[in-house]
Amino acid sequence: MRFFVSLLILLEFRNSWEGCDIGWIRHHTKCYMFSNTTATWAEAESICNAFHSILAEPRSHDESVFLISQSENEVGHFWIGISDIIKEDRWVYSSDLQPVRVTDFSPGQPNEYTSANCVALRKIFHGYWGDLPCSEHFNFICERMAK
Ligand SMILES: [Ca+2]
Repeated sequence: MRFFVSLLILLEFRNSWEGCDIGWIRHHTKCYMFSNTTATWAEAESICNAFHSILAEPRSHDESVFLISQSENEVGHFWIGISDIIKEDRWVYSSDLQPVRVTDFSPGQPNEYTSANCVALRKIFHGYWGDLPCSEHFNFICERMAK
């Protein structure tokens, strides 16, 4: 019995990275990469695509909270794949243009109307979201499915 408990604990630990390439962090079915470099929102999407991934799109409260807490361990602000570029205050995921299922804007955000149409996890908001001009250079989070 004790052996099986140990085995389960070991398997659980292995799941924290198994199925993801080096430099990517696993959470449930996805792998995430927190970039060390900065880019505009559109450049960030292109870079993620170059690595067979997309800008992170939190689809649940659990996933959003994971990204927020991870970003707290990193330096910088992080673009994610949510914008209201197409229609003001209609926040959609980049990959399928569906309305966001979860919003974790910091209190008072979004507040810049048409001058800020992209979402970043902001250090000053402890990782919660702010709306920012898409042309700003920030770090970014890519996601892809775990193998
Ligand atoms: Ca806007």
